[in-house]
Amino acid sequence: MSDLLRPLAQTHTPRPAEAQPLAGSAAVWWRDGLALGGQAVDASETPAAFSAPRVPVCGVPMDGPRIMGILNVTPDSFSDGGRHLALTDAVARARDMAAEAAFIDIGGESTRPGAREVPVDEEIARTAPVIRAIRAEGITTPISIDTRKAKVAEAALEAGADMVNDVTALRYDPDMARLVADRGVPVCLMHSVADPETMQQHARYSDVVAEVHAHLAERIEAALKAGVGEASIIVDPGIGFGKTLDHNLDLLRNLTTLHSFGLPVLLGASRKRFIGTLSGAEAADARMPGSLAVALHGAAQGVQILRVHDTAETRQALLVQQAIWHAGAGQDNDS
Ligand code: HH2
Repeated sequence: MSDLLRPLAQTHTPRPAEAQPLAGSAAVWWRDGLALGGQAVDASETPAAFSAPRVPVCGVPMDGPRIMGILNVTPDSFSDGGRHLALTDAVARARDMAAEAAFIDIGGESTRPGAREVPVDEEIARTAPVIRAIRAEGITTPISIDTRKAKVAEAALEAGADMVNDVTALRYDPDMARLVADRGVPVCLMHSVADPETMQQHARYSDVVAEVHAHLAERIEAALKAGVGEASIIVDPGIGFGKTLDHNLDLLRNLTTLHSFGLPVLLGASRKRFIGTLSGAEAADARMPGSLAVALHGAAQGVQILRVHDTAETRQALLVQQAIWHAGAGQDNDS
Protein backbone atom coordinates (compact mmCIF):
# COMPACT_ATOMS: atom_id res chain seq x y z
CA MET A 1 0.00 0.00 0.00
CA SER A 2 1.29 3.44 -0.90
CA ASP A 3 2.40 5.97 1.73
CA LEU A 4 1.40 8.91 -0.45
CA LEU A 5 -0.07 11.76 1.54
CA ARG A 6 -3.58 13.03 0.93
CA PRO A 7 -4.25 16.42 2.57
CA LEU A 8 -7.88 16.69 3.70
CA ALA A 9 -9.00 19.91 2.03
CA GLN A 10 -11.30 22.32 3.90
CA THR A 11 -13.03 25.49 2.78
CA HIS A 12 -15.27 26.48 5.65
CA THR A 13 -14.70 29.15 8.24
CA PRO A 14 -13.54 29.70 10.89
CA ARG A 15 -10.15 28.58 9.78
CA PRO A 16 -7.98 27.34 12.66
CA ALA A 17 -4.74 29.24 13.32
CA GLU A 18 -2.59 26.17 12.64
CA ALA A 19 -4.18 25.54 9.20
CA GLN A 20 -1.93 25.79 6.13
CA PRO A 21 -3.05 26.98 2.70
CA LEU A 22 -3.50 24.07 0.32
CA ALA A 23 -1.33 24.61 -2.76
CA GLY A 24 -1.12 28.34 -2.10
CA SER A 25 -4.89 28.72 -2.35
CA ALA A 26 -6.42 31.79 -0.80
CA ALA A 27 -9.54 29.82 0.18
CA VAL A 28 -8.68 26.13 0.52
CA TRP A 29 -6.72 24.98 3.57
CA TRP A 30 -5.72 21.85 5.37
CA ARG A 31 -4.63 20.84 8.80
CA ASP A 32 -4.99 17.08 8.69
CA GLY A 33 -4.08 14.54 6.10
CA LEU A 34 -4.13 10.83 5.56
CA ALA A 35 -1.46 8.65 4.10
CA LEU A 36 -3.10 6.48 1.47
CA GLY A 37 -2.02 3.59 3.69
CA GLY A 38 -4.44 4.92 6.34
CA GLN A 39 -2.37 6.65 9.04
CA ALA A 40 -3.18 10.25 10.02
CA VAL A 41 -0.63 13.02 9.45
CA ASP A 42 -0.61 16.67 10.31
CA ALA A 43 0.22 19.59 8.04
CA SER A 44 3.07 20.90 10.21
CA GLU A 45 5.06 17.68 9.65
CA THR A 46 4.79 17.51 5.88
CA PRO A 47 6.81 18.93 2.97
CA ALA A 48 6.29 22.65 2.35
CA ALA A 49 5.39 21.87 -1.28
CA PHE A 50 1.83 20.97 -0.27
CA SER A 51 1.17 24.48 1.00
CA ALA A 52 3.56 26.80 -0.87
CA PRO A 53 2.20 29.39 -3.33
CA ARG A 54 2.29 28.29 -6.97
CA VAL A 55 4.07 30.26 -9.67
CA PRO A 56 1.70 32.10 -12.09
CA VAL A 57 1.13 30.41 -15.47
CA CYS A 58 1.39 32.80 -18.47
CA GLY A 59 0.98 35.64 -15.97
CA VAL A 60 -2.27 34.15 -14.56
CA PRO A 61 -2.13 33.89 -10.74
CA MET A 62 -2.45 30.33 -9.42
CA ASP A 63 -3.93 31.24 -6.02
CA GLY A 64 -7.41 29.91 -6.86
CA PRO A 65 -9.27 28.01 -9.58
CA ARG A 66 -8.92 29.35 -13.13
CA ILE A 67 -10.90 28.24 -16.17
CA MET A 68 -9.30 26.88 -19.35
CA GLY A 69 -11.84 26.90 -22.19
CA ILE A 70 -11.66 24.06 -24.72
CA LEU A 71 -11.68 24.98 -28.40
CA ASN A 72 -11.33 21.88 -30.56
CA VAL A 73 -10.87 22.60 -34.25
CA THR A 74 -11.38 18.99 -35.28
CA PRO A 75 -14.13 17.20 -37.20
CA ASP A 76 -14.27 14.37 -34.64
CA SER A 77 -13.72 15.54 -31.03
CA PHE A 78 -16.09 13.61 -28.79
CA SER A 79 -18.00 16.68 -27.66
CA ASP A 80 -17.44 19.77 -29.81
CA GLY A 81 -16.11 18.08 -32.97
CA GLY A 82 -17.03 19.90 -36.20
CA ARG A 83 -18.47 22.97 -34.45
CA HIS A 84 -15.52 25.31 -34.88
CA LEU A 85 -14.03 24.21 -38.18
CA ALA A 86 -14.84 27.49 -39.93
CA LEU A 87 -12.35 30.18 -38.89
CA THR A 88 -15.11 32.67 -38.09
CA ASP A 89 -16.88 30.16 -35.78
CA ALA A 90 -13.63 29.39 -33.95
CA VAL A 91 -12.80 33.07 -33.47
CA ALA A 92 -16.35 33.85 -32.30
CA ARG A 93 -16.12 31.06 -29.70
CA ALA A 94 -12.69 32.33 -28.60
CA ARG A 95 -14.14 35.83 -28.18
CA ASP A 96 -16.86 34.47 -25.89
CA MET A 97 -14.36 32.41 -23.95
CA ALA A 98 -12.04 35.38 -23.48
CA ALA A 99 -14.72 36.92 -21.25
CA GLU A 100 -15.20 33.72 -19.25
CA ALA A 101 -11.89 31.88 -19.09
CA ALA A 102 -8.27 32.59 -18.10
CA PHE A 103 -6.87 30.31 -20.84
CA ILE A 104 -8.04 28.95 -24.20
CA ASP A 105 -6.86 25.43 -25.09
CA ILE A 106 -6.83 24.81 -28.84
CA GLY A 107 -6.60 21.28 -30.21
CA GLY A 108 -6.47 19.95 -33.78
CA GLU A 109 -6.37 16.22 -33.03
CA SER A 110 -8.99 14.33 -31.07
CA THR A 111 -7.64 12.17 -28.25
CA ARG A 112 -10.96 10.47 -27.54
CA PRO A 113 -10.66 6.68 -27.04
CA GLY A 114 -10.17 5.03 -30.42
CA ALA A 115 -9.22 8.28 -32.24
CA ARG A 116 -6.91 8.04 -35.27
CA GLU A 117 -3.69 10.04 -35.54
CA VAL A 118 -3.84 13.25 -37.63
CA PRO A 119 -0.86 14.01 -39.97
CA VAL A 120 1.32 16.92 -38.77
CA ASP A 121 0.58 19.19 -41.75
CA GLU A 122 -3.15 18.76 -41.29
CA GLU A 123 -2.97 19.44 -37.56
CA ILE A 124 -0.96 22.61 -38.21
CA ALA A 125 -3.43 23.71 -40.90
CA ARG A 126 -6.29 23.28 -38.41
CA THR A 127 -4.71 25.11 -35.47
CA ALA A 128 -2.16 27.77 -36.48
CA PRO A 129 -4.55 29.91 -38.64
CA VAL A 130 -7.11 29.93 -35.81
CA ILE A 131 -4.52 31.11 -33.31
CA ARG A 132 -3.29 33.78 -35.73
CA ALA A 133 -6.88 34.94 -36.35
CA ILE A 134 -7.61 35.12 -32.59
CA ARG A 135 -4.54 37.27 -32.06
CA ALA A 136 -5.44 39.42 -35.10
CA GLU A 137 -8.79 40.12 -33.38
CA GLY A 138 -6.89 41.57 -30.42
CA ILE A 139 -7.84 38.72 -28.04
CA THR A 140 -4.95 38.49 -25.57
CA THR A 141 -6.11 35.53 -23.40
CA PRO A 142 -3.23 33.04 -22.98
CA ILE A 143 -3.58 30.23 -25.53
CA SER A 144 -2.44 26.69 -24.96
CA ILE A 145 -1.88 24.31 -27.85
CA ASP A 146 -3.17 20.80 -27.16
CA THR A 147 -0.81 18.59 -29.13
CA ARG A 148 1.71 15.79 -28.72
CA LYS A 149 3.74 16.91 -31.76
CA ALA A 150 6.65 19.38 -31.59
CA LYS A 151 6.08 20.75 -35.12
CA VAL A 152 2.44 21.52 -34.34
CA ALA A 153 3.42 23.14 -31.03
CA GLU A 154 6.14 25.18 -32.75
CA ALA A 155 3.74 26.47 -35.43
CA ALA A 156 1.20 27.34 -32.72
CA LEU A 157 3.77 29.24 -30.66
CA GLU A 158 4.82 31.15 -33.82
CA ALA A 159 1.16 32.00 -34.43
CA GLY A 160 0.72 33.42 -30.93
CA ALA A 161 0.14 30.53 -28.50
CA ASP A 162 1.72 30.79 -25.06
CA MET A 163 1.91 27.26 -23.65
CA VAL A 164 1.87 23.58 -24.58
CA ASN A 165 -0.59 20.95 -23.37
CA ASP A 166 0.84 17.51 -24.12
CA VAL A 167 -1.41 14.57 -23.19
CA THR A 168 1.62 12.26 -23.48
CA ALA A 169 3.74 14.31 -21.05
CA LEU A 170 6.57 14.72 -23.61
CA ARG A 171 6.72 10.99 -24.40
CA TYR A 172 5.29 10.91 -27.93
CA ASP A 173 7.66 13.25 -29.78
CA PRO A 174 11.36 13.23 -28.87
CA ASP A 175 11.64 16.89 -30.01
CA MET A 176 8.87 18.20 -27.76
CA ALA A 177 10.90 18.53 -24.53
CA ARG A 178 13.65 20.51 -26.30
CA LEU A 179 11.11 22.83 -27.92
CA VAL A 180 9.41 23.57 -24.61
CA ALA A 181 12.79 24.05 -22.88
CA ASP A 182 14.16 26.34 -25.64
CA ARG A 183 11.02 28.49 -25.72
CA GLY A 184 10.70 28.62 -21.94
CA VAL A 185 6.91 28.18 -22.21
CA PRO A 186 4.70 26.44 -19.63
CA VAL A 187 3.84 22.81 -20.37
CA CYS A 188 1.11 20.59 -19.00
CA LEU A 189 2.30 17.03 -18.34
CA MET A 190 -0.72 14.71 -18.36
CA HIS A 191 -0.83 11.08 -17.28
CA SER A 192 -1.79 8.69 -20.04
CA VAL A 193 -1.01 5.16 -21.02
CA ALA A 194 -0.48 4.08 -24.63
CA ASP A 195 -2.10 6.12 -27.42
CA PRO A 196 -5.75 7.11 -27.90
CA GLU A 197 -6.29 4.24 -30.35
CA THR A 198 -5.51 1.58 -27.76
CA MET A 199 -5.53 3.27 -24.34
CA GLN A 200 -8.74 1.73 -23.01
CA GLN A 201 -7.16 -1.74 -23.39
CA HIS A 202 -4.45 -0.58 -20.94
CA ALA A 203 -6.79 0.45 -18.13
CA ARG A 204 -5.15 -1.83 -15.55
CA TYR A 205 -3.63 -0.62 -12.29
CA SER A 206 -3.11 -2.18 -8.89
CA ASP A 207 -3.26 1.29 -7.25
CA VAL A 208 -4.25 3.93 -9.78
CA VAL A 209 -3.60 6.91 -7.49
CA ALA A 210 -0.06 5.78 -6.62
CA GLU A 211 0.73 4.78 -10.20
CA VAL A 212 -0.47 8.07 -11.70
CA HIS A 213 1.52 9.95 -9.05
CA ALA A 214 4.67 7.92 -9.73
CA HIS A 215 4.31 8.37 -13.50
CA LEU A 216 3.94 12.14 -13.14
CA ALA A 217 6.98 12.24 -10.83
CA GLU A 218 8.98 10.41 -13.49
CA ARG A 219 7.73 12.75 -16.26
CA ILE A 220 8.60 15.84 -14.17
CA GLU A 221 12.14 14.45 -13.72
CA ALA A 222 12.44 13.81 -17.46
CA ALA A 223 11.25 17.34 -18.27
CA LEU A 224 13.70 18.90 -15.80
CA LYS A 225 16.53 16.79 -17.23
CA ALA A 226 15.64 18.08 -20.72
CA GLY A 227 16.03 21.65 -19.48
CA VAL A 228 12.38 22.56 -18.83
CA GLY A 229 12.22 24.98 -15.90
CA GLU A 230 10.38 23.80 -12.79
CA ALA A 231 8.32 27.00 -12.84
CA SER A 232 6.99 25.98 -16.28
CA ILE A 233 5.45 22.62 -15.31
CA ILE A 234 1.77 21.84 -14.68
CA VAL A 235 0.53 18.32 -13.85
CA ASP A 236 -2.71 16.55 -14.79
CA PRO A 237 -4.03 13.10 -13.75
CA GLY A 238 -5.52 12.53 -17.25
CA ILE A 239 -9.10 11.71 -16.36
CA GLY A 240 -10.54 9.26 -18.90
CA PHE A 241 -7.22 8.42 -20.53
CA GLY A 242 -6.89 4.64 -20.18
CA LYS A 243 -9.02 4.61 -17.02
CA THR A 244 -12.24 2.92 -15.99
CA LEU A 245 -15.07 4.62 -14.10
CA ASP A 246 -13.60 3.44 -10.77
CA HIS A 247 -10.12 4.66 -11.70
CA ASN A 248 -11.50 8.10 -12.57
CA LEU A 249 -13.45 8.31 -9.30
CA ASP A 250 -10.46 7.15 -7.26
CA LEU A 251 -8.28 9.83 -8.85
CA LEU A 252 -10.90 12.53 -8.25
CA ARG A 253 -11.26 11.45 -4.61
CA ASN A 254 -7.50 11.69 -4.10
CA LEU A 255 -6.67 14.81 -6.12
CA THR A 256 -4.82 16.45 -3.24
CA THR A 257 -2.02 13.84 -3.48
CA LEU A 258 -0.95 15.73 -6.63
CA HIS A 259 -0.15 18.88 -4.64
CA SER A 260 2.99 17.13 -3.33
CA PHE A 261 4.84 18.28 -6.48
CA GLY A 262 4.45 21.95 -5.55
CA LEU A 263 3.14 22.59 -9.09
CA PRO A 264 -0.21 23.78 -10.45
CA VAL A 265 -2.70 20.96 -11.09
CA LEU A 266 -4.91 20.89 -14.19
CA LEU A 267 -8.11 18.84 -14.26
CA GLY A 268 -9.87 17.89 -17.49
CA ALA A 269 -13.08 15.97 -16.85
CA SER A 270 -15.53 18.08 -18.84
CA ARG A 271 -18.30 16.07 -20.54
CA LYS A 272 -16.24 12.88 -20.34
CA ARG A 273 -17.76 9.45 -20.69
CA PHE A 274 -17.69 8.58 -16.96
CA ILE A 275 -20.20 11.41 -16.38
CA GLY A 276 -22.50 9.78 -18.94
CA THR A 277 -21.99 6.36 -17.33
CA LEU A 278 -22.94 7.74 -13.90
CA SER A 279 -25.91 9.76 -15.09
CA GLY A 280 -27.24 8.09 -18.21
CA ALA A 281 -26.53 11.27 -20.24
CA GLU A 282 -25.66 9.63 -23.55
CA ALA A 283 -24.88 12.78 -25.56
CA ALA A 284 -21.65 14.51 -24.53
CA ASP A 285 -23.29 17.95 -24.59
CA ALA A 286 -25.92 16.72 -22.09
CA ARG A 287 -23.16 16.21 -19.48
CA MET A 288 -22.73 19.84 -18.44
CA PRO A 289 -24.34 19.46 -14.97
CA GLY A 290 -22.07 16.53 -14.07
CA SER A 291 -19.10 18.46 -15.44
CA LEU A 292 -19.93 21.36 -13.12
CA ALA A 293 -20.03 18.96 -10.16
CA VAL A 294 -16.52 17.78 -11.00
CA ALA A 295 -15.25 21.34 -11.52
CA LEU A 296 -16.59 22.45 -8.12
CA HIS A 297 -15.08 19.36 -6.51
CA GLY A 298 -11.72 20.13 -8.16
CA ALA A 299 -11.82 23.74 -6.95
CA ALA A 300 -12.53 22.53 -3.40
CA GLN A 301 -9.48 20.26 -3.63
CA GLY A 302 -7.21 23.17 -4.60
CA VAL A 303 -7.01 22.42 -8.34
CA GLN A 304 -5.72 25.51 -10.13
CA ILE A 305 -6.80 24.97 -13.77
CA LEU A 306 -10.17 23.53 -14.79
CA ARG A 307 -10.25 22.54 -18.48
CA VAL A 308 -13.90 22.79 -19.54
CA HIS A 309 -16.21 23.13 -22.54
CA ASP A 310 -18.94 25.10 -20.73
CA THR A 311 -16.97 28.18 -19.73
CA ALA A 312 -19.88 30.51 -18.90
CA GLU A 313 -21.65 27.90 -16.74
CA THR A 314 -18.43 26.93 -14.96
CA ARG A 315 -17.60 30.57 -14.29
CA GLN A 316 -21.02 31.14 -12.73
CA ALA A 317 -20.74 28.00 -10.58
CA LEU A 318 -17.27 28.99 -9.36
CA LEU A 319 -18.34 32.56 -8.57
CA VAL A 320 -21.17 31.28 -6.36
CA GLN A 321 -18.92 28.68 -4.72
CA GLN A 322 -16.22 31.28 -3.98
CA ALA A 323 -18.77 33.75 -2.58
CA ILE A 324 -20.01 31.08 -0.16
CA TRP A 325 -16.44 30.37 0.93
CA HIS A 326 -15.60 34.01 1.51
CA ALA A 327 -17.68 35.14 4.47
CA GLY A 328 -19.14 38.60 3.96
CA ALA A 329 -19.24 38.52 0.15
CA GLY A 330 -22.72 38.91 -1.38
CA GLN A 331 -25.77 40.95 -0.47
CA ASP A 332 -28.06 40.17 2.45
CA ASN A 333 -31.20 41.24 0.60
CA ASP A 334 -30.58 39.34 -2.67
CA SER A 335 -33.32 36.87 -3.43
N1 HH2 B 1 -8.65 15.77 -22.26
C1 HH2 B 1 -8.83 15.81 -23.60
C2 HH2 B 1 -7.92 16.48 -24.43
N2 HH2 B 1 -6.86 17.12 -23.92
N3 HH2 B 1 -5.59 17.78 -22.03
C3 HH2 B 1 -5.37 17.77 -20.71
N4 HH2 B 1 -4.32 18.40 -20.18
N5 HH2 B 1 -6.23 17.10 -19.86
C4 HH2 B 1 -7.32 16.44 -20.32
O1 HH2 B 1 -8.05 15.84 -19.49
C5 HH2 B 1 -7.57 16.42 -21.72
C6 HH2 B 1 -6.65 17.12 -22.56
C7 HH2 B 1 -10.02 15.12 -24.20
O2 HH2 B 1 -11.12 15.98 -24.24
P1 HH2 B 1 -11.57 16.89 -25.50
O3 HH2 B 1 -10.48 17.82 -25.92
O4 HH2 B 1 -12.84 17.55 -25.15
O5 HH2 B 1 -11.88 15.86 -26.67
P2 HH2 B 1 -11.06 15.32 -27.90
O6 HH2 B 1 -9.77 14.77 -27.40
O7 HH2 B 1 -11.97 14.27 -28.48
O8 HH2 B 1 -10.80 16.46 -28.84
